[in-house]
Amino acid sequence: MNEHGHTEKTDPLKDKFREKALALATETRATLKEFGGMKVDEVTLKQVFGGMRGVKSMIWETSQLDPNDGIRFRGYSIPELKEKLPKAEGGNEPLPEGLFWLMLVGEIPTDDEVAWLSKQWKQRSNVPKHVFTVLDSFPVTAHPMTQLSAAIVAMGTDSCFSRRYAEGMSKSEYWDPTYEDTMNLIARLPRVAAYIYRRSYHKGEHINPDLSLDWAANFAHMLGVSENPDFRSLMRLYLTIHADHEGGNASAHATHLVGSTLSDAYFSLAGGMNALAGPLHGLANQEVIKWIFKMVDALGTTKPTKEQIADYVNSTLAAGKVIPGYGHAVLRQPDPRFTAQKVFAEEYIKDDDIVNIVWKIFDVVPGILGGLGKVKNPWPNVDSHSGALLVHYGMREYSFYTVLFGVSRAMGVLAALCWSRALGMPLERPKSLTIKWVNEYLESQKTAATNS
Ligand code: HAX
Repeated sequence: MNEHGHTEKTDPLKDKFREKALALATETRATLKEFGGMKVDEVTLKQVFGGMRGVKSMIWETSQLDPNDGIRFRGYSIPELKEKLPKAEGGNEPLPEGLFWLMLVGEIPTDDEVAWLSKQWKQRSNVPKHVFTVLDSFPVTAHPMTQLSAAIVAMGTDSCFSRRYAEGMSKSEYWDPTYEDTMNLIARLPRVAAYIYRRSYHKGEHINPDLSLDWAANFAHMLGVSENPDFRSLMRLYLTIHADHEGGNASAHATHLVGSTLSDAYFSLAGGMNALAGPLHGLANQEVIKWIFKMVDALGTTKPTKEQIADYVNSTLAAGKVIPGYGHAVLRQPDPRFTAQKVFAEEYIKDDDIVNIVWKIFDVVPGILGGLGKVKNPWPNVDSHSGALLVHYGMREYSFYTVLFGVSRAMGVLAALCWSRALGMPLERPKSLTIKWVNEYLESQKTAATNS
């Protein structure tokens, strides 16, 4: 075993990353030297007060979001990824390992490269004992995201970056231990997440990993939710499509912000997970199914009509609440991640009451939200569909859903952290204003306009 906790000396992914990162870092320095003063955006007062919507202010290499076309990972849409990324033998869904490779180095990997990465993550998957002790100290009723965040920080005792920094490493080397931490963290997260699931909902009856399986299938196996092989296929798709959504979303941005202080990958990812745990972001996936279960209870049927659903939606809005799973800060069309899950259900599930409700909600909600006149995107986002698929395979414990999202999201935000280190991204530090400053500025602009 080497100093990074894995056994192989050669690492083709790291070699590829080093080569690409050095080239892009050189190119970026030259671009900034020549064009550093060029304007790419202007900021309005509405954006200053409005959560910085749309302000172009960070670099994120792993994916980019278009309001209408949705997410593209290194230029590839989700349908393209489903076609091009390597699959498990006999499976139809992409392997998340392939997406991680693509996000990190910008190339669709071969089957052999994905097999290598799967093996790497198995070799690195051993979770330090004290992490389980930390988890066991929580009441089983603690929210799974609370447990996940704590476990990630606890795993940081193994941080290669922190150790190398303390020893005194050159800035040019920062990306290297960040890559090692990234690989170790992603390798270990499924075990940690499955441990949280089993201790919270299955009396602590844990299931040992099966190292013959790929990363997602092994996770599905350790969760112990279903023997149906389609659940493994769902996990492969689920963990692929939730991985990244460019850099400005709260979990990605939080990871980047924390990482910009040279906190290690563990602190950075925990920051991202803490952001994911909010109901306007990743927690929306549990809120959706909770809301659907309440609707079924209130209406007394698992086969509500569209009219009944519309009434329920209107009562939710009248109570001053949002419709979970609908709306987005950037998207202005149905989320392709919603569509990918719908396609999965059409292919694998076909007829299921909760899935049918999700589809009826899709027929009803955009019209109602659009009619309010203030909602910029009345369409479903990723979280509106995922719960129904999980319930179908027997995972009804919706408080756990955001952990699944988090395990996937780790791949995108950590691949991006490797790039931030390789490109020497500085401490993030935007300028804040007081409302007094804003009022004085507006006054001075008015005076200048009157005098001109
Ligand atoms: N139901 C009811 N009202 C909604 C709404 C929804 N689903 N989506 C937006 N609105 C309201 C907003 O609350 C806001 O109302 P006020 O002016 O009264 O405050 C108004 O419409 C304008 O909001 P917006 O500009 O369209 O949306 P934002 O960019 O401010 O917010 C959100 C985007 C995703 C937070 C928002 O659409 C929302 O709250 N959706 C429901 C929660 C949800 O599904 N979150 C998950 C989003 C995807 C994600 O991150 N997944 O992890």
